[in-house]
Amino acid sequence: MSSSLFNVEGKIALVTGSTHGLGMAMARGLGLAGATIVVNGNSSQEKIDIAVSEYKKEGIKAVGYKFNVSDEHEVITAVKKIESEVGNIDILINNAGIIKRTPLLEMEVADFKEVIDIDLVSPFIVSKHVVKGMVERKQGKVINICSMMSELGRNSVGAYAAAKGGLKMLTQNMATEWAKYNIQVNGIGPGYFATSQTEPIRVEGHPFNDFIINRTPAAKWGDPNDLAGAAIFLSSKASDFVNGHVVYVDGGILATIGKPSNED
Ligand code: GCO
Repeated sequence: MSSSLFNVEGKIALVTGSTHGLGMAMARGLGLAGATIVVNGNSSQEKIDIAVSEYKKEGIKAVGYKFNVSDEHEVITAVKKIESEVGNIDILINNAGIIKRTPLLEMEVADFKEVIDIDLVSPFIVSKHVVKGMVERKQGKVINICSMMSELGRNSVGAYAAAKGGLKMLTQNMATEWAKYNIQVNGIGPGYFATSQTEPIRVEGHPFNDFIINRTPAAKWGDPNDLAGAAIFLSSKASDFVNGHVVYVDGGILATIGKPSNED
């Protein structure tokens, strides 16, 4: 019984922004569990091809599609192409995102809007066009990649926090509107992970690096592979009655007010 609960064998998962980082780690987890991965990126076809070959080296069934998640026309075209060339999308992980670390008073409006556009509006665009098929089939899984900033503010990431806070509420609203079609919409909220996105604030001796080690009860940066379990759970039968929740994979950050730096 338990083996079928978490079974994603043969499922098709579109993971936006899955050529690297957390998106790749979650997609890899699903792929190693038997799902076919539709790899997405928007930087270059070469990056997508390299990523697809990395998935395939581990025996994962993977196909790459380059499209801009913030361009509705590109999304409509890509979803049609994927559904005709690969098959119906069973699992959608809205992972693609950007961050701009600038204090609000110094941030250009255009930069603020770009972060909202990619981190909040794009999950709406992609979900809107993928979920249409899920509604017809009366089943599907949508996972929005939220953040600690869905719950907490932090200096210099105001636009990102606004987007990720909004994404948490969008997750709840998607769950509200689509649960009746047997579509479960939830979120994953990563804590602080060792990726290229956090590299600038993770270097040895950087004050933020020391802060995070102290602020995280697990006293370390997360390994992206630690997200695979939550991705499999929210993509499988095991979560068929879970709707609108964000599973935080954060080493305990949200569980605590923190501790003085000189305390063990
Ligand atoms: C930052 C970090 C965070 C993390 C993650 C936390 O600058 O604070 O980049 O945004 O990447 O989103 O959940």
